[in-house]
Amino acid sequence: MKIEAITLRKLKMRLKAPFETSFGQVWERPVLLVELLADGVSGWAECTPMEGPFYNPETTGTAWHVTRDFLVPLVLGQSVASAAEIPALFSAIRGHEMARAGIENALWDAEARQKGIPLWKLLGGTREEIACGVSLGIQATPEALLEKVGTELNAGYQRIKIKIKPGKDIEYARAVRKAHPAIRLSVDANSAYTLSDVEHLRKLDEFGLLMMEQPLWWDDIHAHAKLQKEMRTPVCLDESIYHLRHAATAIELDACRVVNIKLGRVGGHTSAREIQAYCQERSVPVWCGGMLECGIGRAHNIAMSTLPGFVYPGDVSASKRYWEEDVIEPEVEVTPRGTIVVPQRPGIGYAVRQELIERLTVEKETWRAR
Ligand code: OSB
Ligand code: MG
Repeated sequence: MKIEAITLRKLKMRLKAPFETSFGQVWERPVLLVELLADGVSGWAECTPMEGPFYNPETTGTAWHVTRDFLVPLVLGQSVASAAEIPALFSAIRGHEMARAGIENALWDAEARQKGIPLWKLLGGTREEIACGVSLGIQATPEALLEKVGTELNAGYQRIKIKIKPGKDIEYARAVRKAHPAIRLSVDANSAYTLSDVEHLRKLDEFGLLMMEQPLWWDDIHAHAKLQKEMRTPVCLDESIYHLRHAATAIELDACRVVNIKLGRVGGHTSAREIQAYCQERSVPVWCGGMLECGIGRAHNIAMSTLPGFVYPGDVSASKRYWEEDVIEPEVEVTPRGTIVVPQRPGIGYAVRQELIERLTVEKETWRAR
């Protein structure tokens, strides 16, 4: 496949409601989309940084800069047999996983379309229906949270994850567990605690949580190993895992017993597949995390979630939970059993709504091979 052109665009999109984590509140969600033309076939992907460097070091601005000035020159005009060869072309680039994932994943879609098969089959997926969970932002009161939990359970979602931070943690988890003794429940702290909070975090052990996600520093695997020794609740790492070696380090140190895989954070489908295969061999469960994606990112998350190591429900939910109008057709829908039926059409399996995308675009740049 010859890479003939790459278009990067920024869409102005706004979530239906603000989403609050320990690092702040988002409502405006600038969405970056990559369209890549290979042998005359277009592939699409989403590049997933937040607007500012508060989840990971990347931003929409750094992704644009690195894509234009460093990644595009490495791949434009190049010929590859598979999208799996892209990481080798990017080997000189340090960090900027989300920027790299945008280009690599767009080529995965183009490759699957050229072969006339769904992306999930090209990746080696083995399930035709994936289990879904939701991530609920921090709410003003435990009562407000309970109401949201009720709505999502009624919709069928199989796992509830609540965001926590100091002062909005134990009582929130206690309220949800008391109202719903048997549900799969987890918490996500997005690095809001330190090792001096061990005694406090241990209080979560009584709620039988599926996991506690990224309680400590985003860049410190060793600290999580110290915490895991003191807690029964399995620690799950999100922010700390950028690639296979991080996952291997974390598992060898028993810093986590579950891994959250986000396609952008780990640099694309090739790296995500490596991490899931490694974890599967060691019986460490993985699941698909989300970055408040529009339908294009969601479609890639669905394809990835069909791989055999993805044993827990992911943060892969219906388009309508976040968007008035999504950029794919049909939108991502969740069945009353809390699953998504994986699409069978070639590529990401959803049609891209070009006209709507054009209308939402506020910045666009195209690079063509000569
Ligand atoms: O930690 O998983 C996270 C959103 C933005 C940044 C970090 C996280 C999240 C989510 C969103 O939890 C989950 C979703 O996309 O549904
Ligand atoms: Mg997380």
